[in-house]
Amino acid sequence: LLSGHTGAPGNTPQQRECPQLSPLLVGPVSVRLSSPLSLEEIREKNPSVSLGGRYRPPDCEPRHHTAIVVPYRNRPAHLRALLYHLHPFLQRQQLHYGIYVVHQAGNSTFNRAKLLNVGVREALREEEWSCIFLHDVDLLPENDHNTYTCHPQHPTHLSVAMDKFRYRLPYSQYFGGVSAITPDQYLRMNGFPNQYWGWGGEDDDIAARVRLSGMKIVRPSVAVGHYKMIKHRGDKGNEENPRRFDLLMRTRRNWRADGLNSLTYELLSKQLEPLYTNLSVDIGDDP
Ligand code: UD2
Ligand code: MN
Repeated sequence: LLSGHTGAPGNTPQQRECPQLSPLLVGPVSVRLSSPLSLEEIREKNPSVSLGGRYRPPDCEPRHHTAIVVPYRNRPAHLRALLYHLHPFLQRQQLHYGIYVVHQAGNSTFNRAKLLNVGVREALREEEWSCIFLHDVDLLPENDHNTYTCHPQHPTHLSVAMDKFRYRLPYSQYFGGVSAITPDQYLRMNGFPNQYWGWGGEDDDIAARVRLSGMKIVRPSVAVGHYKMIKHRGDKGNEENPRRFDLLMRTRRNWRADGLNSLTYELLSKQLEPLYTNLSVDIGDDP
């Protein structure tokens, strides 16, 4: 044999697809709640993560392309803990992934669902993600068999068993914490509501949209859907929203008019940090 070449010259060898079940999974992991590590130390532990918090498995072709969208303001210690856990967790699942932190700039009332709308739109503008995760900054998955992929037909709710709810689902329509949708599912439900300023209700509105647009919520088993929530108090600027009950009564009437199709915001900056992409946005204020 004179040459090791196979196939046409100039062709890169076809990589094999990653296995259905990653051989790197370890199952339950113990989660350290307070992460003293600095971003620099976390970066050193994750040398294969590229700028903007992106990763591709080095030796096989990934089956899934997952964007993680984190609504965010002023939780630096929680963000470090999340990055510390999530990067190795997602790498063990052999995903192609990217982490987007959507930072609400300024002091206006926090609006989680609107930030999620911004994150989905901006992430999809960059890459053809097949699955988008909506991820609270303070929730840490405790079992890597809980795969960060999407169901082809129905939105998924992942955080089914949290320590704060004694590892049980608090109610059947619960959709808060960590959930996931495909771009198609997102379009079908007209995204998320933009009108929930302050704490509460927006996750129930999203769950209602799932139902109203003819889909249902799917979930992993309680055995793998374990999460720890880092203990925290309510944030300044995210006080309980007293209008949430009124808004929720109107979801059926409003969901087609308020959502992705009525979203307005100003992207102030997009920074490719070593461990995540930071989107700073002006989303306005409670009128
Ligand atoms: C619950 C839900 C959450 C959401 C919220 C009501 C769980 C585990 N989570 O969370 O999904 O429905 O109720 O809005 O049940 N955030 C900031 N900075 C702030 C305020 C909020 O970054 O100043 C982000 C952060 O990603 C946080 C998320 O918004 O995890 C939800 O806020 P929270 O953690 O204060 O609310 P919590 O724990 O009651
Ligand atoms: Mn929380």
